[in-house]
Amino acid sequence: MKLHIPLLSTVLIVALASGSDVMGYYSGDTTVGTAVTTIKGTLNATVGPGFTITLKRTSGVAVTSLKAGTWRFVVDDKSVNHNFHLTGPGSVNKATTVSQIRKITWTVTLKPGTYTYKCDPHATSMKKTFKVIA
Ligand SMILES: [Cu+2]
Repeated sequence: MKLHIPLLSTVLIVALASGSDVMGYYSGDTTVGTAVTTIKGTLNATVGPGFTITLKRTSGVAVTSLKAGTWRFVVDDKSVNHNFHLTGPGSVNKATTVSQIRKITWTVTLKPGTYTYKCDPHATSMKKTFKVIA
């Protein structure tokens, strides 16, 4: 039980620093023995309805650099003409379906390197990257 107090403090500090709701961190934590996975934060991904694709922090600031670890991606695919497709290190390859309007949450573990998010049918113009640092 003594271990839980410092762990909880760390989670709270991370939650407050990122400005996200604290409850989300508790629901995202899984404890099995001594293994603890902490969700670093929530990111909002959107594509459509126009020719726009974005990835933002909950503060509204566009993501350009993230700390390595496990992040929650809330993906809002607002168009039947576009999709949101995330690829990068660690064999990350997650995508929504072009023909569907859908909101879905992904839990993704990011490793150091460069990740790309794009709309597959319009990958020339609707394509961005962000860096993940250790
Ligand atoms: Cu598109």
